[in-house]
Amino acid sequence: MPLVTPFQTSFGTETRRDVLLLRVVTPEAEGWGECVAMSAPLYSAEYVDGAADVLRRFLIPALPAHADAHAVGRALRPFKGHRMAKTALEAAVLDAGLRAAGLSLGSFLGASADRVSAGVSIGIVDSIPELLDVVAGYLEEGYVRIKLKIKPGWDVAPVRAVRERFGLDVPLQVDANAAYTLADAGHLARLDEFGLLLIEQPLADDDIVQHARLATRLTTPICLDESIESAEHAAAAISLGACSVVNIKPGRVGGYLEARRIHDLCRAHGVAAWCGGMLETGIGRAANVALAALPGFSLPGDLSGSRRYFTTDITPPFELRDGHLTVPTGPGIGVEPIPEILDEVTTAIEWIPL
Ligand code: SMG
Ligand code: MG
Repeated sequence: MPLVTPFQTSFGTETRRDVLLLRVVTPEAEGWGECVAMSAPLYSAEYVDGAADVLRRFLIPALPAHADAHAVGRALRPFKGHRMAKTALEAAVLDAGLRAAGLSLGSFLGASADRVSAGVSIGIVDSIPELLDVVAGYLEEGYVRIKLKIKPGWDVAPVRAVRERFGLDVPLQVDANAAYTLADAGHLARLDEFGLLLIEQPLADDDIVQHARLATRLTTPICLDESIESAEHAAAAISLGACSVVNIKPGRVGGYLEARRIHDLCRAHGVAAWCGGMLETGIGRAANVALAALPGFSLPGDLSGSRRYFTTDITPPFELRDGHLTVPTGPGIGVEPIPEILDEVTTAIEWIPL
């Protein structure tokens, strides 16, 4: 699915999403799950063809008959890694089970809100005037928080320009996708004067200890994304002082149940949390919006309207209302692909009987 605009991060540029969707069919109901792995292993080790392979060869065959989402987790635990693939499978099984039970994902997870505030993540662009136009457009649409992707050479100047043009009141944060090292601490401290909500994943994925060192050098709160692949990682990072905010992405941590565990942990420790995004279609977005409605999601997520990503989404589009997205209330994730639209973008289908 082509993106409406190329999305550049410190590790590369996405111009389309090659989406792997899982559809689980049981005698009672059907369920959908989206795999958020990108085409290439640049955000993390996973990539979409690898996810399809591990699902086909290992994960799906390991499922017990009549598995619920908890049983899926137990069955998949022996297989290391591949959390995005596992999440898609868990989500699809969970969706089918909840549809059969007539319960929404939000109610199942413990959502306490009927809408969630919408943030937008803005990629690296060619010039500061172009960036200011993009930010202005999103603020006009009602986004309540702006996130700027940064990398060495595109950090202090764009942040300063956005602050100068839009003022200190706009909730603003940055995401480096692991582009810096601890040697850059002095440079990153130059961001302190701009009153950012947080700096996301400044250092490498496996540098949790270094993030704790960096935290002593910055007043900008550190948020971890790539470093946190489980509740155990989150607990370690919090107790080391490596972050004071956590980006919770179900795909990165192996599922919605693990995402909820991290939410509970953050809440118990008074650590701020928000729901991350991976350029999802309406399928993954619906589930993320339900998750983000839990009470511990204290900051706006990377949850934007469908048209920020795709001209035509495969589900009825999510739309901003007064800076918020509405939590679906129907059974399961509450949305389904529109068959004709799904057909148009489908490049391959594979059925795997259990
Ligand atoms: O879904 O709105 C979205 C994108 C949010 O910036 C976003 N995601 O590191 O947080 C992140 C990135 C990962 C995806 S980059 C292709
Ligand atoms: Mg990130």
